Amino acid sequence: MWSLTRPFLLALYGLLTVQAEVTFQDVRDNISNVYTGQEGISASKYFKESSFHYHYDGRFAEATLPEEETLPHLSALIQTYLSMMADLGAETWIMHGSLLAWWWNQKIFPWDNDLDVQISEPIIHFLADYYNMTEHHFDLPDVEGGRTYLLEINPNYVIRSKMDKANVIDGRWIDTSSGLFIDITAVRTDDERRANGQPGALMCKDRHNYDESEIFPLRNSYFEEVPAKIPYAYTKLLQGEYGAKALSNKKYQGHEFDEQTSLWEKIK
Ligand SMILES: *[C@@H]1O[C@H](CO)[C@@H](O)[C@H](O)[C@H]1NC(C)=O
Ligand SMILES: CC(=O)N[C@H]1CO[C@H](CO)[C@@H](O)[C@@H]1O
Repeated sequence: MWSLTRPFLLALYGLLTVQAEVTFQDVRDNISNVYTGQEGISASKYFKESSFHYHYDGRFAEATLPEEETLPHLSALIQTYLSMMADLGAETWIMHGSLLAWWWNQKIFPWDNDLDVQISEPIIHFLADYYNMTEHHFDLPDVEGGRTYLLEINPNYVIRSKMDKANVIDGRWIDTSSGLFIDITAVRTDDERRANGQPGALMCKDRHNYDESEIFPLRNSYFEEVPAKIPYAYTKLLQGEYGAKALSNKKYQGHEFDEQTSLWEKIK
């Protein structure tokens, strides 16, 4: 496993190449797009997972990575995603299992095989309009030739209803070398709850509900040694999703949290 040094981090930002050009034509033609969410309440599933593992994209792989290679690939996946989004000026934050892992030691859990991030509604529109299917190449230490990542946006993101159960994932950041991906979900204003007197109500199509004050203002931190944003009320959110024990239990999934090293070590 390699670790990222600070000089490399700076290099990472510089090496990002976006193969999509935004032209004036795109901007002009799309400026009047209105997203009313009137396109129906459900659609058939857009994203396909591989037959061999639900966290792999079968277009890019035929099998899972060997266990010892999974974590370095996930680490590069989140580093490149956060770097790409920072480069585009597109706000994003980590959530769910990735936020819980951040809470312990700002690192991916050694047993994890997925990552979760969120974005706001204006950002999903922005990515869909200008960066759908863009490939981003990164030179990575110890990875010959670097890796190319694909940003793919679910066209059904325009459906705002929780009834659209097959399309709760709004976007993916896919490692084209391994098929591993990050799920991106958009956090949307919850019109129904707002109409019922909750002015800060937010929701995702995956049926997670939030209040604006729980997520914003985002906090600055690090995850996997790169700058990352964290929802404001992270303790409350984590306790709500995983229970208080998830923040104190030092044994999990055959691993034990070592206070000395701040690492989850495999129990021998
Ligand atoms: C992104 O591009 C793919 C491939 O062309 C397409 O199927 C999909 O509908 C596009 N998504 C959006 C949001 O336009
Ligand atoms: C000219 C142009 O790029 N138009 C795009 C505007 O946005 C829609 C949907 O997001 C695209 O399908 C068009 O190609």
